[in-house]
Amino acid sequence: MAKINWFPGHMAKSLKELKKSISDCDYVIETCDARLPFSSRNPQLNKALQNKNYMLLLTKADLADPIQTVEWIDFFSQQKSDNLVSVMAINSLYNAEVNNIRKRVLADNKHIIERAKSRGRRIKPIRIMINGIPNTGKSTLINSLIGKKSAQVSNRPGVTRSLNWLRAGTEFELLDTPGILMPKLETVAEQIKLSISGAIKDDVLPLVEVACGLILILAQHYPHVLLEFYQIELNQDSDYSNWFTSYELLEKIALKLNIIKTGGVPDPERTARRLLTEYRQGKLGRLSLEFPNQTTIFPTSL
Ligand SMILES: Nc1nc2c(ncn2[C@@H]2O[C@H](COP(=O)(O)OP(=O)(O)O)[C@@H](O)[C@H]2O)c(=O)[nH]1
Ligand SMILES: [Mg+2]
Repeated sequence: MAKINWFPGHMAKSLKELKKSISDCDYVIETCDARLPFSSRNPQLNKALQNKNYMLLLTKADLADPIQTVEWIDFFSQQKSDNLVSVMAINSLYNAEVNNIRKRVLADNKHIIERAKSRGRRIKPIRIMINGIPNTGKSTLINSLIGKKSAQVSNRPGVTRSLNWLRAGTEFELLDTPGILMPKLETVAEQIKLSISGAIKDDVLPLVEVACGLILILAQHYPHVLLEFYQIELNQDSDYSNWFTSYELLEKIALKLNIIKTGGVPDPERTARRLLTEYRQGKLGRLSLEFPNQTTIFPTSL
């Protein structure tokens, strides 16, 4: 298995910072990627929230398979607990959807506003911590909520570092994740899916393997995409759950796209990059990488 070192020391530090600032918050929005809502969450986060009410927000829903997103919302809604109060999906780049989030946060915190009113106190902004692993759209969401570019947005994982509260109208104050919260990376499937989505930098895992992981998911869940975009017809009898068949498909795609090296042989690196770019830009359609009610068979080692 490829060695990924997330520095447990950093993780411990992040969780410590998180625990320190959680008492200042009324509410938490946990972001995860709608295309892989399971692997893009950090299981430690919930424990650190100390019973604060929180929303699980599936971001980048515009890139995910809408049918799967509905199923994921059902799946997590069934797990609702005292503190998981809302489960929603969003395209943060679209204002109308951000407004729905605003309304839901207000509804979830009505008790705070009403308590202040009933005691004749000034209504203070609701203090929200936005939390989630890198690249799940925290800064983008914050920018959309405050309506101007204040939070730093980047598609490089792990760019948000400093801790500062931002005002979003009179209603909210927002805090970007204190520290960097890494995803859990226990299995090859998790590592590959996080790499496909862009949550793990491209230089961490071998790009060809990452692309083969995408092909494996497409072959098992979206074979029509391989046919439609790359004219690859799958063989009913073949086993599409291993690196070997995925790599064969990658080579076929290379030949169809004429991505070849001198001598006419397929160029796997360039083909991998092309495939991943097209997937990440949504050019292959709205495709999820994880399915609440379907299994994907993945190799157990790289
Ligand atoms: N398509 C799409 N892209 C998004 C969405 N939210 C964020 N992004 C993109 O995802 C990348 C990471 O976003 P960012 O807000 O920096 O993530 P953070 O690391 O959690 O703060 C950026 O390139 C954003 O433009 C969304 O809802 N839809
Ligand atoms: Mg950020």
